[in-house]
Parts: sequence; structure tokens; C-alpha cells
Amino acid sequence: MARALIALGGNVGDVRATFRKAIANICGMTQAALLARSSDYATPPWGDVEQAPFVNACVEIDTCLDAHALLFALQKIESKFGRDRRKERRWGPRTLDLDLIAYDDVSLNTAELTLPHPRLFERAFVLVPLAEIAPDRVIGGRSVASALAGLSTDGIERLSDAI
Ligand code: PH2
Ligand code: MG
Ligand code: MG
Repeated sequence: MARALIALGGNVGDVRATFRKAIANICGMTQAALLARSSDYATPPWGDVEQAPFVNACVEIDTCLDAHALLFALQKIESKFGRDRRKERRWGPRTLDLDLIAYDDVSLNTAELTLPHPRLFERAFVLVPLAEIAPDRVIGGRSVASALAGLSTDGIERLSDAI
């Protein structure tokens, strides 16, 4: 079994409902146990600011799949929830984005997958939910909490728990 951290994001449709269903799919399709789930956060759009705010969250799972098989399963789940990579612009609006942030302590760089996620330390919208569930986790030599301390969290708001 391996421990994986996955970041969820989206800004089209009922994103919080999509997250609930997507997390159930992640556990079902990747033979995973859900170890932790952060709150949902409203976050200002990053990269391309001309779009609606995002909702972001993170989960930690225990899975039997290897890192590439997990990535392909996550991409299948993105498509199932309306993601169409052919129709979107870089950093633009999307129904569901599932990013594999870390897989045990594996470092790799293939055409499909770089681990840990290469832009993790630039993104408060990933580190804020991650710090809620795994503040002491060391990724790429830095703890999540210390990486977050160096970033602005302006405009990021925790959403009240869904009923
Ligand atoms: N995802 C993007 C581009 N910009 N901004 C925020 N706040 N949250 C995201 O998940 C996000 C983004 C493309 O994947
Ligand atoms: Mg992303
Ligand atoms: Mg992605």
C-alpha cells in the first residue's frame, strides 16, 4: 500500500457536490481507503485571473495502485465529471481537476507524471487544505506547514462544512 495526497479543484458547476462524488469514485476505482479529507476552501483564481473563484480541497488515501495507474484513474474520474481537456485553456475554468501531489516519498519525472507535483510550493490553494490534513508531512525536503508560511493566503476562505 502507498499513501497518496491528491488535490481537488474546480470552478464550474456545483463543485462541492462534484468533490463528494469524485472522492467516492477515487476510493472505489483506485481500491483506496480515505485516510483524511480537508475542508473545502474558496480560493481566488491563480494563473489566469479572468475566471470565477475556485473551490479547492485535498485528500489523503491509502492505495494499492502504482503512481501511474493512480494518475490514469484520476484522469478517468475527471472525464466522468465533465472535464474535457480538448476544450479548455491552460489554467482556465474546469469542472474537476485531480492532481496527484505526492505518492509515498517517490520522486519521478516521466512524460505523464512528475512527483512530487512541480508547482506545489507556489500554490497556497493546494497548501492551505494540505496543511489542514498533513501539516508535518515532508514533501521534497520541506514540511507542508513551513512551505505554506512563505506564501500569501489572501482571499482563501474555509467553507463551512457541507450538510
Ligand atoms: N486550478 C487551475 C488554475 N488556477 N486557481 C485556484 N485557485 N485553484 C485551482 O485549483 C486552480 C487555479 C488549473 O488547474
Ligand atoms: Mg491543477
Ligand atoms: Mg491537473
